[in-house]
Amino acid sequence: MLKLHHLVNSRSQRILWLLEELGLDYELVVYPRDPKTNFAPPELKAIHPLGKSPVLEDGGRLLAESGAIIDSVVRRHGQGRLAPAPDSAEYDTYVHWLHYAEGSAMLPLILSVYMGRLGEAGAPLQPRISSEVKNHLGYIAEALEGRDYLVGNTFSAADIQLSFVLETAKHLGALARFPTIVVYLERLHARPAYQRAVQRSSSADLGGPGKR
Ligand SMILES: N[C@@H](CCC(=O)N[C@@H](CS)C(=O)NCC(=O)O)C(=O)O
Repeated sequence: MLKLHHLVNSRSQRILWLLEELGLDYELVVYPRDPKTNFAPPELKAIHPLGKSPVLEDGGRLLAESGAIIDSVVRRHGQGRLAPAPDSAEYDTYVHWLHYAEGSAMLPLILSVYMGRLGEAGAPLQPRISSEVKNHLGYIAEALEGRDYLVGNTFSAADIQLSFVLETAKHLGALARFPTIVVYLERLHARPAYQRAVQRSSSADLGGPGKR
C-alpha cells in the first residue's frame, strides 16, 4: 500500500495528482502548515529527517524528493504509462524535465518569494532574480511552442513535475508575458485526475497524525 505524507498547498500536490492519474490505491496523510510561519509541522520530521513534503512510503521504501518519487512510482506502478520507453531518445527529454523543475527552475522563483519578504533590503538582488525568472519561463515557453505537452507531445509525468514551477510563477504574477504557458497550465488543470487530486486534498480529514 502506498502512503503519501502530504503538506497542504505544496509540491506534494503533484504526487497526489500522479497517484490519481495512475488510478493507484493509496493512503493520504495530510499535514497543515503552521499558520504563522507557513512551515511544515514537526511531525513531518518524524517521517523523514528533512521534515519536508512530499514523502511517499511504498512497501518498505521511504521516498523523498518529488522527481525521485515520480520516477519510482512511474517505474514500479506505471505499467508503461506516463513516461516514454526507457530506451527511446524521448526518455532523455523526459528525465531532463523531471530534474530541471527542481534542479534549475525553482531556484529563482523561491528566491523571488523570499526577496519579496525582505522589502527594500532585497532590492539589489531583484533585477538578477527577475531576469533569471524570465530566462527560465522563456525557455519553458519555447519548449511548449506548437505543442500541448513537454515530451513527444504526449502527456507524461514530466508535465506533472513541471506544474508546480508554473503554479509558483503564476502566484508571483510572472506569467503575463507567457500566454503559451498560461494555456498549457489550464490544459493540465482541466485533467479529471488533477481535479480529483485537488478535491481529495481539500476535503481531507486532518484527523490522524496531521491534526493539531
Ligand atoms: N526539492 C524538494 C523540495 C521539498 C520541499 O521543500 N517541500 C516544501 C513544500 S512546497 C516543504 O515541505 N516546506 C515546508 C518547510 O520547509 O517547512 C521536492 O521537490 O520534493
